[in-house]
Amino acid sequence: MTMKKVFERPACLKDKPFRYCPGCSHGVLHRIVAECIDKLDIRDRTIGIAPVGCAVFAYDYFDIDMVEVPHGRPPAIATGMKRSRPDTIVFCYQGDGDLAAIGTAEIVHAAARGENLTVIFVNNANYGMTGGQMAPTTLAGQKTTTTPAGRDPQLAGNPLRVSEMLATLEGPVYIERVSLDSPKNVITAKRAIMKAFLNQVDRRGFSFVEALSLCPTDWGMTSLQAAEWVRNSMIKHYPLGVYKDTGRGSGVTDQEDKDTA
Ligand SMILES: Cc1ncc(C[n+]2csc(CCOP(=O)(O)OP(=O)(O)O)c2C)c(N)n1
Ligand code: SF4
Repeated sequence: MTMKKVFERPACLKDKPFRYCPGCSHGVLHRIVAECIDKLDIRDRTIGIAPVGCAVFAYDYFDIDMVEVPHGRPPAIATGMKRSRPDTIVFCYQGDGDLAAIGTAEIVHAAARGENLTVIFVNNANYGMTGGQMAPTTLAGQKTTTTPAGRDPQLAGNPLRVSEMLATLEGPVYIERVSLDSPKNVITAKRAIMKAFLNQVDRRGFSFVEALSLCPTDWGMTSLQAAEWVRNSMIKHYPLGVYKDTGRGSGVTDQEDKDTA
């Protein structure tokens, strides 16, 4: 009997095991990003920017051109790369420490300028790599290693809602918040990431997908408890949905552009 292959590794992921903790969302997110790049057939002209954070080794997993940049700076570096080589597809993959703390200025200004980029924002409500410290996205009352009694907004401020904040700017064309807590939500997340890449291929401008992500290790939970916590606590503060969508542009792709040139 011949066996039919029904599930395989995306071509643009290397044949390497992820070194993420069990139940971590980074692996799932890498996979759906890779599937979108394969599907759009843009692998040979895509450049990914690996963050400083647990996904620092993203360049070791994606079989595409990747660069590693200083903490928080992906949107600035991406701007330079994309402007000098507009035919490339550039995506930033950033955690909440990277994007919403040290890199707040870079993301706000890249969005305000409407750079033709795809940004994937991994919101796991803490600094994962360095041991679970409070991030700007940590919920009020959430215990972290730097807020052992729970985040006190009087003392440590209120959590930033980055998607809502960026949606007030004129620059972005598409902003959506998704969650990686369930298979159904992962499918929705993939659709959003696909759209964020397609917008760039169509030269439409700045697209941003925030993914609520599980960090069971630093939350001190099992994977199932972590998924429950995303559903019962994170989504309440960070509602899922489309925050901005200016609709499709011309629909002219780079290739069609070249064909008609
Ligand atoms: C300029 C600079 N400041 C601080 C650090 C230390 N550092 C490394 S990773 C990190 C936070 C990572 O958290 P996040 O971006 O949320 O990603 P995660 O690990 O949760 O995926 C920090 C503060 C650094 N590497 N470089
Ligand atoms: S510490 Fe958290 S974000 Fe980092 S690999 Fe482990 S589960 Fe994932």
